[in-house]
Amino acid sequence: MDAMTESQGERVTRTHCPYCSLQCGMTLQRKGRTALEVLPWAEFPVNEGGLCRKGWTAGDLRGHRERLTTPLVRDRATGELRAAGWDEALDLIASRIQQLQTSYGADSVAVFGGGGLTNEKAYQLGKFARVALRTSQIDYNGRWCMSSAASAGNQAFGIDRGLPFPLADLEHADVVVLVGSNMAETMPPAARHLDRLRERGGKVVVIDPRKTATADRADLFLQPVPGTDLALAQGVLHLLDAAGAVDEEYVAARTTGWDEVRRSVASWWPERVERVTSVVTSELRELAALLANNRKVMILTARGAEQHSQGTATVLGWINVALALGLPGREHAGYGCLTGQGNGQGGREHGQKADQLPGYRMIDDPVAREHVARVWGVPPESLPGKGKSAYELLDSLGSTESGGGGGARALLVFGSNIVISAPRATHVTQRLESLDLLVVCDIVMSETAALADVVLPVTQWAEESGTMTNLEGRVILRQQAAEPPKGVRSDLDVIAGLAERLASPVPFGTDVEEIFAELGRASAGGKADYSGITYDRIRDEHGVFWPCPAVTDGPAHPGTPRMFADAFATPDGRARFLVVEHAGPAEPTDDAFPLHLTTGRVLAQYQSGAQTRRVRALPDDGPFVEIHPMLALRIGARDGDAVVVRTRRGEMKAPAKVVTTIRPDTVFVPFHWVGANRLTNDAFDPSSRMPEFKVCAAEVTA
Ligand SMILES: Nc1nc2c(c(=O)[nH]1)N[C@H]1C(S)=C(S)[C@@H](COP(=O)(O)OP(=O)(O)OC[C@H]3O[C@@H](n4cnc5c(=O)[nH]c(N)nc54)[C@H](O)[C@@H]3O)O[C@H]1N2
Ligand SMILES: Nc1nc2c(c(=O)[nH]1)N[C@H]1C(S)=C(S)[C@@H](COP(=O)(O)OP(=O)(O)OC[C@H]3O[C@@H](n4cnc5c(=O)[nH]c(N)nc54)[C@H](O)[C@@H]3O)O[C@H]1N2
Ligand code: SF4
Ligand SMILES: [Mo]
Repeated sequence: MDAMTESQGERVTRTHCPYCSLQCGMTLQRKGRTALEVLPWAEFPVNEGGLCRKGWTAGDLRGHRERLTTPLVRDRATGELRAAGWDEALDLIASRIQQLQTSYGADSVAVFGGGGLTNEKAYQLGKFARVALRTSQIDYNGRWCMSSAASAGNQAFGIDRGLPFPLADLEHADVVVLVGSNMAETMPPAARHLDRLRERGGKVVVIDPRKTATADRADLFLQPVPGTDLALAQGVLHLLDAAGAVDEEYVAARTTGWDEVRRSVASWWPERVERVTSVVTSELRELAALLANNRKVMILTARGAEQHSQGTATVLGWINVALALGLPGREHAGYGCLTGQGNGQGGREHGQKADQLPGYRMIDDPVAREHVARVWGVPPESLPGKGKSAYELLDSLGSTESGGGGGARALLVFGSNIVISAPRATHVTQRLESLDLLVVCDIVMSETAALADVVLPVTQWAEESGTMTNLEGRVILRQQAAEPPKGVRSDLDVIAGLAERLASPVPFGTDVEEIFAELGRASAGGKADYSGITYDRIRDEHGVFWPCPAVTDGPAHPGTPRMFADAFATPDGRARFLVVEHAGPAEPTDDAFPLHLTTGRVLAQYQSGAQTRRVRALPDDGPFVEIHPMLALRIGARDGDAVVVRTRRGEMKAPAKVVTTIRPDTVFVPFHWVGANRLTNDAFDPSSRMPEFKVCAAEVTA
C-alpha cells in the first residue's frame, strides 16, 4: 500500500496515534502549511478507523503556542531558563557530563527513557548509555507500567509479549475476564471487540473496585478490596480443582509444577476468599462456573492487578488459573496483559531497561553481551552491568550530603514527566532538585522540564518516522506527515550530537531505517527477534508480529501473530506453574488511615497530562476525589465540595466526586494532575520493581 499519497494536491499520510498501546491507525491530511487533520484509516485492523477523543484531537499540539522551539539553558546568575543555540546547549551538557564522570565515575550520569519513544529511539538510547556514557544507570517509565506482567510472563512462559494473540481474537472467545482493566476508557476502540463478543452470546467479566464504564459492559462484575486480586485468583483455582475442571491432559503434556500449586490453593476455600476480598462466595462460584463451562476463555490483566507490591505474584496467580484450564496456546483463548504506553512493548525490548540489551537479552548473560557488543563494534567487557530500576534510580539521585542515596548526579530524561508520574513524587522531586545536572528533552514545558538545567525541544509523532510495537507485539510504522517547527530536533539528533561530543568510540546515526536494520541485527537470535522485519513489510502487511527472524535461504518468516500453539519459550518448552502466596498491600489500613486509596485514569487525559492538558478540545477539569455516598456522609461532604486526602507521604485537596460506583472503603484519584502521587506509596514488587500505585492507606476529610 502506498503510505504517502497525493490526493487533490493535499498530502495524506498513514500513521498511528501518538498515545496509548493500541496504536490506532489514522490518516493525517495536511491542511495549509502546518495544520494536520486527523481522518480514519479504516483498513487498519486494530481499530478499523475508530479513535478515541484523544486520537481525534492529537493534531492540536502541532503549532501549539506552548510548543518548545529552542533549547533553553538555566542562567546561573538569575536562575531562569534562557534561550540558547543547539551547539551551546549540547556543548554545555557534554562538558558537565565529562566533569562529573571524571570526578565521580561513569555511573554518576543516569538516563531515564520512556515507553512512548519509537523502537529506534529506545535502541539508540540504550546503546548511548552503555557505549557513549558507559553508565549502568538507565531505566524508563515502562517499569511503572506493565513490568509485573512482563516479569510473570518471563517466569511462566519464558517470554514477555503483552498479548500472545491479535486483539481481534477477543470477539471469538466465549468468556473474557478483565482483571483491573478499564478498557472502555483507556482503550475505547478496543471495547468494540467486547461488544461483538456479547452480541455472539459470549460473556465479559470485570474485576475492579470501581464499577467503571467497562464494568457497565460486563455480564459479571466483581468488586474486590484493592490489592486482593491474588486471593481471588487462588480462590478461583481452588474451586476449579474441586469441580474437576482442570485440563489434566494439557497440564501433564505442557506444564510443570501443578502438584505444588494445587496443594498451595487447597486452603483457599470461598469463605476465606470472601473474608480477604469481600467478594461473596456466590459470585466467586459464578466466576469459577463460567470458566469451567467454557472452552475459549481469555484472562487479561492490566494496571489494576499489576501495579502492586505483589503485582508479579498476582499475575502468576491468574496465569496458574489459565494453565489449569489449558488456555495458553488454544485458539481464541489464553492469558494476556494489556500493555499501556504507545511503545510500552517495544520500549522494553531494545535496551532501555536497566537489566536488558536489545532483543530482550539479559545484560548479565555473557553470550548476549558478546553478540550485542559485536553489533555495536565495542569490546564486550566495556559494557556496564545491570543498573537500578526506575524508582530506585530516582530515589538514589544526588550526593549523600544533599540527602540523596549517593547515586547519579546528572540525569538525562527522554519522554517522561517524572514530577507528576513517579510514586512518592514530593520526595522524587527533591531528588531531581538536588542534581548537579538535569537535562530534559520534551515537546512542551512539562513539570519535569521546568526543573531542568537544560531543556531540549524535540520533534513529535507527526514530524518523524520510526517503528512502534503495539500491545499485540505488532511492529507498526509511524510515518512523518509534516516538517517539524524550525529549531526543533529529533531525540536521535540529540543522542548523536552528545555521543560525538563525548568522543563515543562508535558514531551514532540518525537515519531511522538504518537504525532499525541495526536493531534487527542486534535482536537476531534473541527472544524479541526483529531481524526479518523491514519498513516495506510493515507497510505492506499492516504491521509484522515479532518474533520474526531473518531467513537467508527460503521464504521470509511470516511473523508470529499467535504464540504457544506448540511450545512455550522455556528451555524445556513447558509452561511453569509457580506457587504464589497472598500477602496483601504493603501498607494496610489502620485507625489513622482507614481507607484504601487507588489511582488511575480518565478517558480524556493521557498520563502526566503534559500533552493532553494542553489540547483545548479535551475537557480538563483538574483532579477529583471519587468517594462513595456513605463515606461522603461520614465526613460531611457533598458532591463538588473540596476534600482533603491524606496518606503517610502527603496530602492533596480536590473536589469530591460522590458516586455509588466505588466501594465505600475506597477512594480513587486520577494521576493526570499534580496531587495523586504526593500520596502514593513507594513500596515495590521485589521481582518487577513495580511501585504500588494502586493501593495505600489513606484518610479523607471535608
Ligand atoms: N484515557 C487514557 N487511556 C490510557 C492512558 C491514559 O493515561 N489515559 N494510559 C495508557 C497507559 S500507559 C496504560 S498503562 C493503560 C492503563 O490502562 P488501565 O489499566 O485500564 O487503567 P487504570 O485506570 O490505571 O486502571 C484500571 C482499573 O484498575 C482499577 N483498580 C484499582 N485498584 C485495583 C485493584 O487492586 N484490583 C483491580 N482488579 N482493579 C483495580 C481502577 O479502578 C481502574 O478502573 O492505559 C493506557 N491508555
Ligand atoms: N499514581 C499513579 N501514577 C502512575 C500510574 C498510575 O496508574 N497511578 N501509572 C504509571 C504508568 S502505567 C505510566 S506509563 C507512567 C507514565 O508517566 P509519564 O512517564 O510521566 O508519561 P507521559 O505523560 O506520557 O510523559 C511523557 C513525556 O514525554 C513527552 N514526549 C512525548 N513524546 C516524546 C518524544 O518522542 N520524545 C521526548 N523526548 N519526549 C516526548 C511528553 O510531552 C511528556 O512530557 O505513569 C505511572 N504513574
Ligand atoms: S485508544 Fe489509544 S491509540 Fe487509539 S486513539 Fe485513543 S489514545 Fe490513541
Ligand atoms: Mo502505562
